[in-house]
Amino acid sequence: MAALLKSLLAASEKAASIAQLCRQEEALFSLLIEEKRGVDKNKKFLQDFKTLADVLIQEVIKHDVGKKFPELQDHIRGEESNKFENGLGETVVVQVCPTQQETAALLQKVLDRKQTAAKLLAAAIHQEVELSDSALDDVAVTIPTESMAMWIDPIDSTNQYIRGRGNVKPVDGIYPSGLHSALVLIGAYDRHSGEPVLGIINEPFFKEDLQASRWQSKYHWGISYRGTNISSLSQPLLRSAPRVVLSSNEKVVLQKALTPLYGEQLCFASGAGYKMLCVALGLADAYVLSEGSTFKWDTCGPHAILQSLGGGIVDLAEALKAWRAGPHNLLPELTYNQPVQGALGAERWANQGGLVAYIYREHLEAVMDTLVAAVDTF
Ligand code: 2IP
Ligand code: CA
Repeated sequence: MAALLKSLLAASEKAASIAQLCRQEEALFSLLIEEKRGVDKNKKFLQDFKTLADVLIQEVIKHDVGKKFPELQDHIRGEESNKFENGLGETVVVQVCPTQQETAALLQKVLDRKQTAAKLLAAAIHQEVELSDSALDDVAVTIPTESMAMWIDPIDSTNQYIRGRGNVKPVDGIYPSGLHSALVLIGAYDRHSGEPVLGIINEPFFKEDLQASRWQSKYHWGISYRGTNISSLSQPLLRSAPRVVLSSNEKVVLQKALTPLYGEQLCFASGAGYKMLCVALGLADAYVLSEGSTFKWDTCGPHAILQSLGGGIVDLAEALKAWRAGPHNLLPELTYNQPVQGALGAERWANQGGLVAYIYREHLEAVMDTLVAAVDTF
């Protein structure tokens, strides 16, 4: 297992360096945005951007992990399709080629023949990433990779990534918006049960080194498999005055319904992955989302980390039904192997019923009690 974990962490570090590189080169970055159309469009935004960085990162992870674990190759999926359209209207299938030169040649087509940019990216894609993290050598869980599959979100919070504000100030440790909420999310789940097993969250824009004028990344990981739970994070303390984090677009009716529980403690942040990270870090106690605007690739990795810390993510609509049927009933956790029946495109993999991400069962139950009590308004 340590081998799979190391390989995924190395892929996440490479992903982070590509995300940083694409932001550093402003001229390059402006070439990379493309509007999502049709069934691949996230219904939540009028304009949603797909970046070449997104596609590249997804392909790099697939390539690097698939090379070491061929049994996983056909079971690594992500948000993006690897067909990319350049300014000349040509469609290019973006993939990692056997050599750096071949990858650079392919990228040149996507980048409207811009040689320097293509070379820079190809070098980042083919770099060797060495992890110097001795804690990883002690990870001794055996997980059969033949029965695993993976969800990747190459860059979550694409909107904030594109806007690129690096100087947003945190409020009680939580960044309401900006580059800090752009994350690389990688999750492995059991193909048969659909349960999350291993998760990685990489923060490409964790800290700015002003002298070197470049960003430093940071990764977090968690494994939760058959009763064994290990994580790079420690379980946060159970806070007496809990905080809930919400999307800044969350319905006012849900915000109002939660007021009796959290009062002044409501806070808002961009990025679904980032809000789950806030819960894992103990900066918030719950992330509640009333809509189906997250997808399996957003939640799989963070879910495994939360589970490794004793928490999880439930389907909000299903959990409310269960709670109304009988208090303290088992609340259904999200699973990752079944598409939504009858849905098309990205919607097939939506977490349709909304969600609650938590560490402590007490907080999850408090959210349930409060929302069920507010039944007239919510
Ligand atoms: C998005 C992103 C958004 C989030 C949305 C996700 O993924 O994380 O920020 O909305 O649910 O699907 P919000 O910020 O309101 O929580 P992506 O950026 O990868 O499309
Ligand atoms: Ca996402």
